[in-house]
Amino acid sequence: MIQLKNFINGEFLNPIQNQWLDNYNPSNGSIYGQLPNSCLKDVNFAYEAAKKAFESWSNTPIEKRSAILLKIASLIDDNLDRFAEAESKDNGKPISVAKRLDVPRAASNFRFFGHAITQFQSESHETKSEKTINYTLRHPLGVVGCISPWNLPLYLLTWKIAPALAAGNCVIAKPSEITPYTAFLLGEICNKAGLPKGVLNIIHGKGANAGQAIIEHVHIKAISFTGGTETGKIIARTAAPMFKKLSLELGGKNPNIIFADCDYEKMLISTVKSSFSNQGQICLCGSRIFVEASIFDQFKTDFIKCVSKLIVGPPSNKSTQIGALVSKAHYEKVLSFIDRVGSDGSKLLYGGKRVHVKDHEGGYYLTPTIVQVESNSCQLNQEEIFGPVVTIMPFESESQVLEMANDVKYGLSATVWTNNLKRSLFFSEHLECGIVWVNTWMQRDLRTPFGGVKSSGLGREGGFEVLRFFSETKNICINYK
Ligand code: TXE
Repeated sequence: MIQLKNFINGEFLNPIQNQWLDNYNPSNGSIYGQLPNSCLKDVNFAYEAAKKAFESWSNTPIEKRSAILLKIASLIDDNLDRFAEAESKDNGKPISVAKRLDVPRAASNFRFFGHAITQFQSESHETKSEKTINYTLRHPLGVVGCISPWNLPLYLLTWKIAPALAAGNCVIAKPSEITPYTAFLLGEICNKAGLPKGVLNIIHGKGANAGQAIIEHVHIKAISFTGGTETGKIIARTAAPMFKKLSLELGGKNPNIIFADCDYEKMLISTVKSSFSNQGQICLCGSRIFVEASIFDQFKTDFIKCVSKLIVGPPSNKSTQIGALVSKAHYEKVLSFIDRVGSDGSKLLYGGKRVHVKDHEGGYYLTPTIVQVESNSCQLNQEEIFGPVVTIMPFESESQVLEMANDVKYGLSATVWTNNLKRSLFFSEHLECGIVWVNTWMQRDLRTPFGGVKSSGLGREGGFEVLRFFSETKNICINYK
């Protein structure tokens, strides 16, 4: 049994009330360890450590902060296998995916913000006629909270921690209780890299206890959260009366719009990925596929053929492309959506079945699933399933597909496949979301703003946007007449 601990003030500690949660391996449904079920007392203890560390960390020269972040990045690289195995064990994703995507990206997050902070600027404005100079100071906020989900555990945790630390804040982080293992390993790495005690504190436990204690804490100045939209609402409700800064990256139900004039082969390969990568458990997955009517039948045949070749299997197998879903509860949630297929004119085209994997009988495996829907207003097109389930539907005109793409409460990302430049510009402007990909999917440049509109969230992560989020701005006006 692997027993994880909280990481507070540079030390690995048991939860104060000695309460523990079981940690499951979704590839076979077994319990393989325990994690702290932390409470308010643990959060308060971590806060005291973070508060104490703040004075020194916020005054540490930027070059030194940067060097520590770069060191953390290279130590993550050095421990690629260990991190990838832990991530896969917790989450059910193929180890190959964790090695190729999750862990390198966690290292990149630290590397990127280690460099970015050295280039972070503030503005000054001179008004000669009035003989004034305004200049802006950007100071770290103090102690901030970073709460992250289970789908890309280390990747998304570090996407928040790295900029918060780079900007000079001290952090209390809470990874998902479903996937805590890599966050635990990160503590060890931070000590090795020389991150001073108390600058980063990692508390494990349930959202309703440890998470809620972080968002309710009066002196925690900002919350950066990625997770479900319903949780986002609770966080917004709790934090607003305290005027905390909030960054919320929530759910998505992203359209993938395919025009007949696209580069067909490229689109097909990418659409398989945007539908089923990470078992469809990425907020950026293109879960609503709209195909121009003239190529709909051809697309349907080719898409089913490609998807039927995807290998579902244990995360440890090199050949596995679709691993296990993250938990029993989530597996059942996804299956409940599949049970509804047929009730509203929708038709199961492929998949939708539990997969029994030899020697992994208790695991949460599912065939990638394609459903043809009749209307964009059906539940399958309106609710976030967050699993290996996509819908497809034909469209006749630009105006019809634009209306359907936008007719959903979410607005995170969209993909458009076309070789018509005017059309791509038009759609990029009118799609209601924070990120548009044209003729590609999930190509990420960490300098760019990342986030959604409507029920997909509030604020932007990435680049200088997030460094501004993790800073307080003060303007000074000097009259030199
Ligand atoms: O996420 P939660 P869940 C979507 C997806 C999924 C649904 C629910 O549709 O099916 O959300 O997933 C912490 N105060 N996404 O329930 O609960 C929690 O402990 C403070 C999309 O697993 O939102 C965890 O650390 N914190 C998403 C984090 O919030 C609280 C990725 C996220 O968990 C809390 C994951 C509270 N009251 C799910 N309650 C994306 N946008 O990528 C929970 N938490």
